[in-house]
Amino acid sequence: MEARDIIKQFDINGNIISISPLGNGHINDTCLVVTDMEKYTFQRINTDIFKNPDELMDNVFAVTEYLKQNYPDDKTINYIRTLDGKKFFCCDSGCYRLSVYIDHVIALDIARNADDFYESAVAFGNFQKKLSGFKADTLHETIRNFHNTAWRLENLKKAAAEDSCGRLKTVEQQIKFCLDRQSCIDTGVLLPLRVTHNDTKLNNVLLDEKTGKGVCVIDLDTVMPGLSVNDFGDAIRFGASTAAEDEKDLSKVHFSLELFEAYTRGYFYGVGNALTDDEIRMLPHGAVMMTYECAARFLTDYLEGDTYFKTDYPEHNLVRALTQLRLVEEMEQNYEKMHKIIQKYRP
Ligand code: GN1
Ligand code: MG
Repeated sequence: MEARDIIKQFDINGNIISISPLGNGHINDTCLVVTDMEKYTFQRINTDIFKNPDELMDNVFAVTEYLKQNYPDDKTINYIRTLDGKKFFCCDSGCYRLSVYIDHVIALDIARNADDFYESAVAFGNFQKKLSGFKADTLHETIRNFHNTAWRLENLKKAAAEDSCGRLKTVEQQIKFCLDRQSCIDTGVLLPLRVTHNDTKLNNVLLDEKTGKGVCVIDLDTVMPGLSVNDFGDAIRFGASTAAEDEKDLSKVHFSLELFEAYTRGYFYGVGNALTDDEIRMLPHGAVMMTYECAARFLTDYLEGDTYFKTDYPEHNLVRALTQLRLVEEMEQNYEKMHKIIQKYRP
C-alpha cells in the first residue's frame, strides 16, 4: 500500500499535500505529513525490533492518556486512531502509527550549549516524576532485557565467538576493553523499579525553537519498568559528549563535566525529591553503565552485520562503538568529580 493510502486509514483532518522524511531515529522510519489543515508525524514501526506492536501501542496510548489526563497543561504526544478506532494500522508493507506533529520545536543530536542540555534534563526529570503515580505492572515489557547490561555483554561474547561477518579481527582490542570491565556491572545495590523512559537521548526531547525550553518528551516505545539511574545515565551518555554519537574523529569526542553538571542541575530540578539516597549515589555509575552497554550493543551489531541499528555505511556501528568507549574511559577518569557534582545539586 502507498504511504498516502495508509495515512488515509487514520482519522486525519484535511487533504494530504506532502510527505517527507523526519528525524534521525535508529529504529523506526519517520515522516512529516502535511495536509491543508494539519501536520502529522507518521511512523513505520520497526516490527523486527518491536515484535508485538499491539502491546507497544497499548503502552504508548496508556502512558500518553495518563499524562494528558493528569497534566493537561503540559504538551504530550497525541496519537490519532484509525477510522475504525485502532491504535495503529498494519498492511503488507508494515505497521504504522500517526500522531499530531508538534510544531515550532527542534530535536538536537548534539547540545548547542549547556542550556539545551539543562532543559532536556528538566524535561526528563519531570517525566520521571510525573510517571511516579503510573502503575508499572500495567505496562508490557516491549523489549525484554532492554537495559540488562550483563545480558548485553553475553550477546557481545556470542557475537564475537560466532564472528559471522569476519569483523572480529578489527575489534579485538575493544572487546577486551569491555570484558575487562565485566565485574563492574553488578554492584549488588538493589534500586527501586520505576516507570522509566529507557531511551533518554537529547533528541528525544523536543525543545522550543525560539526559547530552547523543553516542550515534550517523545519516543515512548521503551517506556517500561526500569531504573531511574539508567535514564539519567543514558542521557549523559548521549548528551554530555562534545561530539555526535557517530563522530569519526575521536579527538573531538570528550566527556564534558560542564555538560554533566548542567544535566545534573536540571535533572534534580525536574525530578524533585522523587529519588532515594541509593539512587542518587548510583547516578554516576548509571552514566558509565549506559555508555558501556551502548558500546557493547553497537559492537555486537557490527559483528552481526548491522541488523539492528540503521547504518549509513559499513563501519557506522563501529564508529559509534568507538565514541562510546572513549566516553567510558573519560567518565571513569572523572568518576569522583561526577560524585561531587551530584552532591552539590542533590536535594
Ligand atoms: C536507539 O530509536 P532511537 O534512535 O531513539 C535505541 C536506543 C539506543 C539508541 C542509540 C529501541 O534509539 O536503545 O540507546 O538508538 N532504541 C532501541 O543511539 O533499541
Ligand atoms: Mg528517538
